[in-house]
Amino acid sequence: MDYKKILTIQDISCYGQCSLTVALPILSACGHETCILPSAVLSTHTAGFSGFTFRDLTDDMPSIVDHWRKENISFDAIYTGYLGSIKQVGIVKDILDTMGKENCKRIVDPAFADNGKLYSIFDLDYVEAMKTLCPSCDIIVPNLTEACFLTGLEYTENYTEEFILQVIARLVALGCKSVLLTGISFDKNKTGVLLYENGKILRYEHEKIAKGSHGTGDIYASAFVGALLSDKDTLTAATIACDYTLECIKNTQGDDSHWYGAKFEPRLSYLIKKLEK
Ligand code: PXL
Repeated sequence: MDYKKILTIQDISCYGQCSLTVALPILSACGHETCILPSAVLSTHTAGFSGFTFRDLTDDMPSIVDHWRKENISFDAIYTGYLGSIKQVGIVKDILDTMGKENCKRIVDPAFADNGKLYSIFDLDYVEAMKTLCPSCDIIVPNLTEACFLTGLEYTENYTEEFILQVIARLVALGCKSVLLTGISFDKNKTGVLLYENGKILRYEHEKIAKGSHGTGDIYASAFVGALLSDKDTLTAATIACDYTLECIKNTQGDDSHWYGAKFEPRLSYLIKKLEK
């Protein structure tokens, strides 16, 4: 396997085990050089903490990227997550369009909503802006809430297979080439992912733990990118990321003091072993 150079663009939540504090260790553990472009710096994530600080780094981005261009820096993969402003989405689109090496894999995790609701700093104008990233990525990794906001369909937990196919069709109409929809299962006792790739639908389901953990979307997307860049095919990478995320949730279960994140670090060895197979 070649040594790969990944750029990930998402926030630094100083406390709370999400975004860059999850992506960096996971991608490094997968054996990849990981470069960062922080979108914002927050004291904590925004789900469950109140009074968090938020420094938007939009204005720093153009000069960072200009410097990289002068240094002829480019990437094998560009993976985006939680962004800081609508203006930033335009900057990120330009990075996706221009900073990749040949065959660069461009992965967008919309990271703006969950459980039927937008995260606190985002609004419908932000959702509109995020739609513009669809044609600029190779694969989008939304949860069902994000997919519904992007496609204008009403979010429901009681979905049918037909509804999910409609969600996928509308994402494709927005310009998405492949879709990895997370948190989907047609069996109430299970969860899983649904992959649309090359006109085919593939699925992976696994056991569902009643109480999930915060930050698992970021753990999932990071492990998926790490596995994909380790030359796994998309469904295998999606499956490995599911199994690893489940391990992290199990490792956190029963510790109510750890409500704000998942204890993913002690299970990195599990992820590494899966990649070696
Ligand atoms: O896990 C997604 C995420 C990332 N970054 C920040 C968040 C959240 C989810 O709430 O608040 C700052």
